[in-house]
Amino acid sequence: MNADPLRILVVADVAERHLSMIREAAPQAQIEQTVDRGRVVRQAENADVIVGWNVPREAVQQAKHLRWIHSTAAGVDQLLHPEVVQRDIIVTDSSGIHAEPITEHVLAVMLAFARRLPVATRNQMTHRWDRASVIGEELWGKTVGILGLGSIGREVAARCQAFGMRVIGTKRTPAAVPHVDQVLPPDGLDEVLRAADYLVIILPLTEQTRGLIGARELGLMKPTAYLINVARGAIVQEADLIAALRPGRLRGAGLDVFEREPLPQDSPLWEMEQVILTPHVSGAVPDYYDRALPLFCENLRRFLTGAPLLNMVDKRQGY
Ligand code: OXD
Repeated sequence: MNADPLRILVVADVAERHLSMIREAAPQAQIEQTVDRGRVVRQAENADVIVGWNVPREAVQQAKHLRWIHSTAAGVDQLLHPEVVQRDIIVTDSSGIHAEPITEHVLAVMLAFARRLPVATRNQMTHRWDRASVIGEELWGKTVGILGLGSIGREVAARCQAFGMRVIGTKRTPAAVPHVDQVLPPDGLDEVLRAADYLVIILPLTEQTRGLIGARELGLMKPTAYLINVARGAIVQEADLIAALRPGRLRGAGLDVFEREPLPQDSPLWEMEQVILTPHVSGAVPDYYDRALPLFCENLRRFLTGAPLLNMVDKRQGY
């Protein structure tokens, strides 16, 4: 390690107390913070470490001294630029802090569909007392198919089992997973698609998962099934999903992520009554950085003493 102070660039909207936490972990470090894209690119030039959700490619190209990027998100696809993969830059992520909010979001969407809450809300707005349109179903006895049984998928599995659901799912390295009745390898996807009443996508976006769910896969799903995506929009071929929702081929979709974000104003998804749409918030909570920064600070202490870092990303695998 050279004698110059470590230069840390924080590209997230953190509060002063979070910067104090970083100062406490690395008292000698020079810390700068900005979320302005132009300044991120300029200030990256001197940075040894960048911490934040998204790091623009131009910033990495400028950052000749960069040794480590810590993502405050769980997914890292938005910062795994070719330069990051090729150069000797360590990447760590924040997996593990999202399981509770994302699980509750998934359950909220499943229950809203099952109990017809979007219909009830529309009826309420027009003072319409219409029991028939709002009589719902139970999650009990239904099958949830979870694509991706990492820390979030396992939490979703536990809560779905508590609701009396049958839980199946895919995992890259299949092995028994608590609360999952059947774990399949990734090539068991078709089996999960055919069986699921609720398909929940919690995969990282990688070369293998980009566009994974297209017309063929949607065609295998039950017409009564719902698709819920809280991972990355590009895992689902959005035009195929829109087509599948239009003629009532698929019953509904709960979408927190989209191919393009913000979702373009002219997307048909905005108008679809069978869609519950949220703006990429399933993992967000008001105290987000109170959860994310301690992990970065723990890694910063380790980085300064040469100890192994937590949550290392395999840059070639993409997560
Ligand atoms: C994440 C997200 O990857 O919120 O953490 O999308």
